Amino acid sequence: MATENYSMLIDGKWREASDGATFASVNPFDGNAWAQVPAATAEDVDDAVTAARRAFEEGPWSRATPLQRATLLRKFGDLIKENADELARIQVLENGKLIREVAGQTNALANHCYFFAGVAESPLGETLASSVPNMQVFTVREPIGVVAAITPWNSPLALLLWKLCPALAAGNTIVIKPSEITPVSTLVLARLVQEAGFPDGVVNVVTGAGPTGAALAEHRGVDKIAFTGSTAVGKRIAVSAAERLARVSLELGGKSPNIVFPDADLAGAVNGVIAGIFAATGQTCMAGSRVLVHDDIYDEFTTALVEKTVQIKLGDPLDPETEMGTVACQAQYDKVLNYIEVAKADGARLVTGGGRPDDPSLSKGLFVRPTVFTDVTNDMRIAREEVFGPVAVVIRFRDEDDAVRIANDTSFGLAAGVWTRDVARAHRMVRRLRAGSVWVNNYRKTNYVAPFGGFKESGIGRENGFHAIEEYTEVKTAWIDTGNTIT
Ligand code: TXE
Repeated sequence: MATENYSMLIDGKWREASDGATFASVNPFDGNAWAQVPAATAEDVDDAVTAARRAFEEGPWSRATPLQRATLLRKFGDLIKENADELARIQVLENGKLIREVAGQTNALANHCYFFAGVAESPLGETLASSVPNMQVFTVREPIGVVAAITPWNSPLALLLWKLCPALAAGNTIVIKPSEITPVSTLVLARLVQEAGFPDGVVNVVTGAGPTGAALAEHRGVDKIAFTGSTAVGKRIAVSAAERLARVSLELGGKSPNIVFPDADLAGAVNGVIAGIFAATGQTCMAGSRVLVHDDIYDEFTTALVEKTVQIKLGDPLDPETEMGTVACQAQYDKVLNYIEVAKADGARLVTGGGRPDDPSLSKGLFVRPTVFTDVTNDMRIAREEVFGPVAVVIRFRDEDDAVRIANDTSFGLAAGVWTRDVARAHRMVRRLRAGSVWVNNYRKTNYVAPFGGFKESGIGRENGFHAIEEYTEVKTAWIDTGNTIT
């Protein structure tokens, strides 16, 4: 298979790295290095930030009317729809996620563009009833300036659009640094940015590994950093941003509880637990990786969970029949296998999975069998640290208070699931769980209208919905002495 070559987008031009260096994107299903992309230098990052700064300061973009911004966002959405199949296929080649999941997710990204086109045209200020005589007091929301979007590999385009759409709707300019594992999909998306007609310098993409991200995050020309990735890197970004008080939004890891009460529809709960942890091969920040099961149904539920788990069909992620794909890259694969050993050493009981599948047709791929551990206690490392792989741990609880205590006993707070038929309990649990999203009798749902983000070490800020626009705007208060008494 021939290698495909891609360039970066800086100030409306397609460019190589200033020193000509490149790196490969490797397909985790067959190990093929199918694409080469530029490894941006600090000089390239500086060029991209300078272009974004100029486009912001001089540009037409920050002064464009809401209708102009909305029109381009709608056109961009239309182009994403037209090219959704190709954008989905590339993401599968990059990270081994299932085409049947990525196809729908990519097509739906157009709706993000349409929603934020509407937000660009919505009233975002307020008229205030101040107690000071003669004053007309009102607020306006203005763009922050140059945004750096640093994105991960698990849902490269969705997690980018969550940042790009509100940033553009508010009138910011942006420099994007996609993950080194999945750079190509973002570069192909950038072609659509060009085709839609965004002015030069409004959207720039630099490709490279962690040091490229660090050069971008630490650049003094960047006013706001929007990051999705590991908690460790997120904390580092927050520290460096604090030195110049750059704005930061962080969407980080999780160890989310998925809690099954005895009054739940057990078949539905088993399916929800399976989807919660094994979708995307467990590589989602919101994975329901701690399965909390009530004492009374523990054995029945665990048996049903394992029966379903062993039936999950591993295979080519581009085959629509496949139910679970690969882990995205070698480093992540090694991390998952290491955690399986840690869990065993800590006394968790491995009931299914635990390593590579035997099937020789899968031998080239980074496959890990869907894995379930029981007899897990919440103090074990496997219950406290994010694995980001297809590993469910089942923890027993006695009653509702016990479930809440265990669920909240974590440094994370991204999401939680609750399975119950008791409406009163459902409402109580929503209030008692310390997490940014709580799903009752469903799991892993997101939508462009619904704010998403974390409590505690799962992050800062919210993406999606009207809340997202707050992350990309400054509030300005105007005081106008009218010379008249206004009541
Ligand atoms: O993350 P990194 P990795 C978690 C998950 C996973 C672990 C490691 O547990 O196993 O993180 O994954 C860029 N300054 N999540 O190594 O390193 C990097 O190039 C600025 C959860 O991929 O955080 C990439 O673009 N940027 C998660 C992005 O940060 C830096 C999604 C994320 O990479 C940088 C992914 C630096 N010093 C991983 N170092 C989620 N919340 O969904 C790296 N980067």
